[in-house]
Amino acid sequence: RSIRCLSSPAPTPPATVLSQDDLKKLSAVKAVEYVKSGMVLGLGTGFTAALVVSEISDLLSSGKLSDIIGVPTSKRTFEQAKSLGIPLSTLAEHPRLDLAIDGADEVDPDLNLVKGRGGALLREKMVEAASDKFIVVVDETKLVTGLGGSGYAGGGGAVLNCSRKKDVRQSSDWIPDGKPHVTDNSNYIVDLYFKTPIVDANAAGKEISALEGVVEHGLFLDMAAAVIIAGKEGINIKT
Ligand code: ABF
Repeated sequence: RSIRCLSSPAPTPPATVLSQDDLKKLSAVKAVEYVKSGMVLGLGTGFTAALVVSEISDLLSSGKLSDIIGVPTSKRTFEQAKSLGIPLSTLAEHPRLDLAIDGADEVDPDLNLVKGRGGALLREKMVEAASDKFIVVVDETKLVTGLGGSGYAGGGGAVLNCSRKKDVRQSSDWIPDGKPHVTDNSNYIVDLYFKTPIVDANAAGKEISALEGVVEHGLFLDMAAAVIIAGKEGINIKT
């Protein structure tokens, strides 16, 4: 009886399916390439921004970065950065920053943004407007053809910080306690939903700002210098 060795075909490796969180991580790692030693950095808020903060901390620990000062955009980010030992400061002490990196809820083709789902839009806008360069980190699901039309749960439109209690955001992704969400600056948030994308975001921003009690809105217009988009096909940087 002869014995034959049959060679079986090499098993096909399972296709790597990147989750949305994996894509956010790719985007965060890419953004940190823009960080140089000695910079004063605006530290954003949200899942992707938290990945940026922890990446910066890793580079500081390994000695690849040094002399970084972070200006956090929320109490949450302050706590995270502090726990990782990143030296921190404030806008009062550093009114100009070299670079800010943050996430977004929507990005349109002109790099205008909707932000605020994380409830930190007031400090985010202040810090990012004070930065020489503002880089946005997102996965491809955040791309829209027009702002305000994505129907993104909890932030599908502009978001207002409001010092008067109108139809305020109840609870949040971050603090799901069922109570009106109170921001770091002791304001409420009003989520706006649009049936169709906003046609003139500049006009909408001005109109919202003019409303009594509004402190800030979540339309971030002409602020982003670059958007790093992580998608299934790889990283795309739009400037
Ligand atoms: C912050 O985090 C917010 O302005 C925005 O609402 C949110 C984006 O979160 P994620 O990075 O988790 O998508 O940047």
